[in-house]
Amino acid sequence: VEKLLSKLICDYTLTDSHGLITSPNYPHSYPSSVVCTYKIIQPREKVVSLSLSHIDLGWNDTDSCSGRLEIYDGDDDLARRLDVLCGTDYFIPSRVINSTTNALFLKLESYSSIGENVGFQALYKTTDLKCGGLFTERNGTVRHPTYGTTYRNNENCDWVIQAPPRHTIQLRFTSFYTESTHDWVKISELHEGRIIDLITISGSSIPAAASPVITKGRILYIHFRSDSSNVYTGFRANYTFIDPLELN
Ligand SMILES: [Ca+2]
Repeated sequence: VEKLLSKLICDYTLTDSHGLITSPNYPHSYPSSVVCTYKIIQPREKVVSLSLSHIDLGWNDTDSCSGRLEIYDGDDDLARRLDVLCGTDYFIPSRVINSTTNALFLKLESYSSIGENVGFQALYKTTDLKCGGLFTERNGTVRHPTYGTTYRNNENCDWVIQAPPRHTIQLRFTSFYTESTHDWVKISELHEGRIIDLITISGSSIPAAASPVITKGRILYIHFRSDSSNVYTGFRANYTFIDPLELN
């Protein structure tokens, strides 16, 4: 006889500038078979920081976690995973968890009967993003915030371009001028769960203009770094998603 398992599924989208997130029924025991997601989505010029105030996800008979809370740096669980939490307060990271861009995704899952465990409580807030951002539109332009004049000293920016599942991304620079060696752009991608560096560019040529960067996966990272002196006009790049079905 097949045992029927009823699973509580809940999905929240949080757009307020700050708020409290808890497991279902908190501070009472949370359901024993649950999948809940919490998508914190904010305006593009914001980033999200999350501080966990209580974790109580319990243990099962075999000394492993019977529930877990995963935290992703993006708006779904295909983004880069920042943390996996289980057990009790002891396992709360001492640091605050910060998103790279304007979205953070939490996934709470429990697998078995867990008794009196109450789940978790966390507080999130948003702060201004100085540069960088998350791009999910089909195509767009990435450039440093002061493009048109020069970039600034000591910039440290991250952009994430995230295509739908099964898509890839093409990125092409239309302008590029940084201080050679000292100020640079690194392009990497998330592919099969790992971050792979594709190219690091610095100097005055438009790099790879004839052959744009094309990813294998659906998430592309652009990291820009400048040192403490000498600024130039910086960069601009256009991207577009590639739908594999349209190639056939
Ligand atoms: Ca410089």
